[in-house]
Amino acid sequence: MVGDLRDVAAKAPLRRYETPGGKKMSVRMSAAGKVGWVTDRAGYRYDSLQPDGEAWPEIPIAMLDVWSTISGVDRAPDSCLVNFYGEGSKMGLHQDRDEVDLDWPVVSISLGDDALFRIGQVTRGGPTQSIWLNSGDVAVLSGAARLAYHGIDRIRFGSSSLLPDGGRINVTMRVAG
Ligand code: MD3
Ligand code: FE
Repeated sequence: MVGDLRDVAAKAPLRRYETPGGKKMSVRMSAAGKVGWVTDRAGYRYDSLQPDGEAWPEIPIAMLDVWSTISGVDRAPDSCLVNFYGEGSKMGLHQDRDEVDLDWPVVSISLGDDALFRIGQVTRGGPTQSIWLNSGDVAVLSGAARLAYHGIDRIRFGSSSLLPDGGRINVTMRVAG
């Protein structure tokens, strides 16, 4: 899978996006599939083109196989987001709601360094629970969890030897619309 993701990153470079509020995200992001997730001053969205005007590469078969095995739904994802966390990267609590139909599950694969994942409620500000995600962990976010607030508080940089230079990759597959 790491080799597949290097191929994806060769065609769709990992980029540090700017949020609509003008803050550079610490996570570097790429994507594969019909559409990819992007953000800039104009807003968060799925786009059929990369910021440089190129199409996104295809979703690697190994990722699609995980989706087919575990998602519980009988259609393919149309987007595969690739998030890279270097030393000090984190992702604030947010909901995933840029997809057109929010009933489809999201499947996540963690690779590389351990990450402290936090998940709360469907509304902002409620109680949260934290769990360490380790390399090889796969999660299906469906049902009530699909719209729960979630984020990554920190990674344990260098905890895994999977990526020679350290860091964490999270792959999420989605039906974006
Ligand atoms: C819970 N990624 O890409 S993966 C994201 O580790 C994102 O990079 C985190 O949040 C990461 O949007 C968390 C687990 C995950 C993914 C999607 C979810 C949890 C989710 C969607 C809804 C609820
Ligand atoms: Fe998310």
